[in-house]
Amino acid sequence: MRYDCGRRWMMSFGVLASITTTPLPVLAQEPAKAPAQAKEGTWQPNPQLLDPLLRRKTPINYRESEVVAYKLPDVLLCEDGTRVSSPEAWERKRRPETLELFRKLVYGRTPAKPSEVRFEVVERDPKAMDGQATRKRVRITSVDAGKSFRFEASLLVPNGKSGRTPAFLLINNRPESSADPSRAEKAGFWPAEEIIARGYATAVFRTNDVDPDSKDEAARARGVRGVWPAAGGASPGPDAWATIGAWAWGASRVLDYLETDPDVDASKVAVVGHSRGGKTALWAAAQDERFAIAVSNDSGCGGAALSRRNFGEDFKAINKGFPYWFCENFHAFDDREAELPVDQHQLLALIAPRGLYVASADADFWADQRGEFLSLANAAPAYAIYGLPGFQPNEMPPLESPATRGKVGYHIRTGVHDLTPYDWQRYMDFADQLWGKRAE
Ligand code: GTR
Repeated sequence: MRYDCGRRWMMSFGVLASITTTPLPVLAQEPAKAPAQAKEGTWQPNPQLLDPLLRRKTPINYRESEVVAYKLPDVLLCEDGTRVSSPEAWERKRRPETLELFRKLVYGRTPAKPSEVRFEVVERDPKAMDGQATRKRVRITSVDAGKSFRFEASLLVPNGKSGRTPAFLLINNRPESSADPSRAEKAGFWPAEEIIARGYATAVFRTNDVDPDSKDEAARARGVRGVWPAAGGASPGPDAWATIGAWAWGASRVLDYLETDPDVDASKVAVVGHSRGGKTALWAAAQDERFAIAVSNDSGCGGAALSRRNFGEDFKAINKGFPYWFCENFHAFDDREAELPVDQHQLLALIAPRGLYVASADADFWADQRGEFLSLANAAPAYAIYGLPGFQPNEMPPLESPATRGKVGYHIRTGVHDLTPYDWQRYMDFADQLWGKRAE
């Protein structure tokens, strides 16, 4: 994604002028003790949901009053002390530097695109969903350095449309029944009928098919990292890719297929993930600029949520529970979140100037709802570079009041850690806004 920065700056001068009159995300500049009481009209935790957690004996912090003062790394400040102020300098200097920190210290290094990726439509049903959609089951075979890896994805495209259709790609981290392409089982996790009814195509693949989500090393060896354990054929070091990186790689291979499908507009693909799948959606879109929108649903620690805010799941808990999700270097930061040179607002910043939607659930304190929103707000400087607006940290929307600012959106809904039809409808509203409502 390249811009003629001079022209772009001129075009966006009006928007920028209005942004820069109010100070940009304050947390990026000054240490801030999180307010015990946020501004009226913004989201507040429901005491009925929070109090039981506060009564629990746990090393995890759920008290806003005990969030330590923290200073976030500055999105635009380069390691050499200079600050970028144009899309060109962001893309040439600070963006790659930021990406490198996430590769080296958080998710590990993803191997380059395989030298060959082959696709085979192994099943095609033109009368899926009572004739509303065409379903394709696709075998994706990646070949590189004399080795190969194969997994499957499925695609549903609405029937009776002319031209190419924008698509939502779901990274399914749950059992097949949560996102069943045959539609024998229907679950709110992937309301495919609703997506088709709104005129979008939708694709899905299972994380387990790419890299088994298991503590058992032998099981994981059956995944893509068993074939290519590290980028460039090296033996795996502390920055070798880990499971989240492998899942993100899978999302990119599905996008490779979508680029070849005549029914899909591959320039308009939103990658959607819930929880561990949400962490993956963000990392996939950060690395692969072909994704036009990234959607993080309840992604929490190592996803959208700020790590320096010690609220909900922390590095120690996540690395203990899932020691194979992040690269080995990341484990050195257990209990040392503030020493990691990046925080998650910078992962979100890597998605600028593309579409980015973050969503939370009010019972999901483990994922730190406020931390997810503050991360989005603090990614604003990267959007501002492109003349695009963002959220201010004090603008967290109240329950079920979705809000957008230019290319970024946020909502918090009632309920537990899950991906629901309510969430999907908001993601489609957002895509309608960004891509222009599709004529039926
Ligand atoms: C939890 C994990 C979270 C989140 C979640 C999920 O157990 O601690 O980071 O990823 O699983 O994927 O549902």
